[in-house]
Amino acid sequence: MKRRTFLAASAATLALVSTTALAQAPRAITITHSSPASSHFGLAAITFKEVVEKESGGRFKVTIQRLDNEREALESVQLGSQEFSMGSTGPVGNFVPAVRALDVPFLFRDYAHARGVVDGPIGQAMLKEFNRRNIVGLAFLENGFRHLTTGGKLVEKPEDVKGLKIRTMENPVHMSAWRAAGVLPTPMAFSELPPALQQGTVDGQENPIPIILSNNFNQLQKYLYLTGHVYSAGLLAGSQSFWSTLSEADRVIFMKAAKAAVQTNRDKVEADERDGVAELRKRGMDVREVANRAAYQEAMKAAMPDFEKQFGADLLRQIREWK
Ligand code: EAX
Repeated sequence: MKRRTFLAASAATLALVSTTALAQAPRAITITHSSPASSHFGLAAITFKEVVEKESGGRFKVTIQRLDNEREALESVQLGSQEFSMGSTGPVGNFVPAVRALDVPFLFRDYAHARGVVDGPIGQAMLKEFNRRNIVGLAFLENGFRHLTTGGKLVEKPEDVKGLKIRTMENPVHMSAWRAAGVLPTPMAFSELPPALQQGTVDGQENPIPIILSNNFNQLQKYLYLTGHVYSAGLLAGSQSFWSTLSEADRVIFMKAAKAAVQTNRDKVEADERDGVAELRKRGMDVREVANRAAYQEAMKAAMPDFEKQFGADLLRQIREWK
């Protein structure tokens, strides 16, 4: 081949390669979640990524990032600077107040009850509300039933929590329930919790087994009390501005990925519920069964009339009586 022909041929090949590359350049999207990659949120994010990338034939490339400030994550989704987020419902009520009804303590009997409600008409209506906030509520995830933990101070009965400083989520429902029990609720983002426990700024905190386990709170807290005082849902949120650029077929792919992520999330919550307490004991945590959970319910009761006013006694009854 003459030199000039060779150059022309190479240029043509290069041009071809780069247009093909351009046509196939995957669209980069980001999903954030709180807690480590091995947690019920982290694993769910991996499933989400796998399904999106596979089903789209690689047209989307999903980057997973950990972001423990869940309010910031939701704000970024709302602004469109990140495409998806996964987290607890802690800060979600700031965007859609109606979702706070799910945070009312002692509302759900067990996981089947909670899942039935969030997957059913009540939960689905809540998800639709996000559209008005520039957020797509793709699905309810699950964080788990929350339990109290403390550092040095031993809590043997609900009266013992009186005067304790307990970190709560930045969620007014959680705060008023604990205030009713005589606690000094100290709200902060999840990202601020480990240093607060380390420095003893608070006497304790409350979170589900999957969170305590994956974040090694056994290293920061001595006691775990199985209070199960409230079911903590999670949310898989998408950015409306991103969503509006998707074809109907691609939306189906993302919804499929969301469903699969929910399954992974629930499977991991179940595994943690099954093995977590034994594992935490093995790590040295003093885990206390709570024989009289009703006493905690009683202690938080003074907050109920206000919850009924906020969310409607009817709705709370419907949720409670779901079968
Ligand atoms: O999403 O803030 C909390 O305590 C949440 O349960 C945690 O971030 C998991």
